[in-house]
Amino acid sequence: MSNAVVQQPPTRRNALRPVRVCLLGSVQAGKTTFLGGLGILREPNRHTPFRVTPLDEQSDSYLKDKAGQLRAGQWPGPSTITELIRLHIILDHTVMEVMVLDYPGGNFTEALAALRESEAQTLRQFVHEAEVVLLLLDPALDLGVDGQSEVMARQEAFITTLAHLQIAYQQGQHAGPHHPIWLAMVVTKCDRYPQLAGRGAVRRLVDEYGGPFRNKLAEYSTKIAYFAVSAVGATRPNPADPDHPLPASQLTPTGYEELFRWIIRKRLWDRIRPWVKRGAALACIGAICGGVVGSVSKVEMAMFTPPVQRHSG
Ligand SMILES: Nc1nc2c(ncn2[C@@H]2O[C@H](COP(=O)(O)OP(=O)(O)OP(=O)(O)O)[C@@H](O)[C@H]2O)c(=O)[nH]1
Ligand SMILES: [Mg+2]
Repeated sequence: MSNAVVQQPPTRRNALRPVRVCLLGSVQAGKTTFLGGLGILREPNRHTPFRVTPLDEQSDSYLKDKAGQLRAGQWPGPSTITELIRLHIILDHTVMEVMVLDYPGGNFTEALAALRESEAQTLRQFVHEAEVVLLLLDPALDLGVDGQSEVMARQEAFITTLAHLQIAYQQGQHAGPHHPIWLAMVVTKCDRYPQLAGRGAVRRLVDEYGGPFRNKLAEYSTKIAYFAVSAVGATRPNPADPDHPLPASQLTPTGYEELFRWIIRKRLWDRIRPWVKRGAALACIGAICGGVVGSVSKVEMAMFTPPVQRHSG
């Protein structure tokens, strides 16, 4: 067994079960490279607050392989087999369990069917319990920023996938009220798009290019958040193919920390939400009672207070 595959000792708040994060994306959306970027961030010489731990041998070699390719200045290349990657990500003492189905072409549902039944069952169960779904979106292919024509078909595939997953929850043996999912629209390859810099830029891009798509996604989620990531941070020219630059020699994956911090805030919010609701309910009751008492006392006051004399002039 590789040294990298270690069971984490319990951290301060590890007694809680990890936040379950599911990652989806169409062909070429940048799924594999996104994970390669995580592999880069876990390198010991990086000033990052992340601890990324593969949960099995396969995930470990996957991560090393993809990070190694990026470090060698190459893209990982299209995925040719369906693989289930399982990671623990620890940030700010919070453990997140990330399960990703990395699949070649086709759609998520087909990829699910390509898995061994036990793996498919694991993934279905995981997706059922996932609190966070990250949708990786290529700005051009999925949002049409460069006027791509396949956009509609890809957006349709996303909606269909989410619908299938939701039907699967309801028909599965784990049927029951489903907890709210938080959905993040994660725009990849942001190093190529200067318009994605700055706060609120992704949301504006989605408003401009994918408003109706976002509104459809909103039917599956109580909350949608927007992020931009780049697995490499920058690229270098590719003399052999000028339209497809290669990963820069200095890799600086960007946007990951913000994304994973949002997930942590989500966990925190889920924990305090019941108390906030209870507090709000009590405050309402208090306000109503206070209002009734207040109006009674105003009436009583009016009865005992002599009328104010009007002074004119
Ligand atoms: N500039 C830039 N290009 C990227 C980045 N991530 C991915 N790409 C480009 O997008 C291509 C596809 O990325 P992949 O990670 O292979 O996408 P995928 O979703 O795994 O694709 P399939 O395995 O084919 O479904 C890469 O070959 C790169 O050309 C990034 O962060 N920056
Ligand atoms: Mg891939």
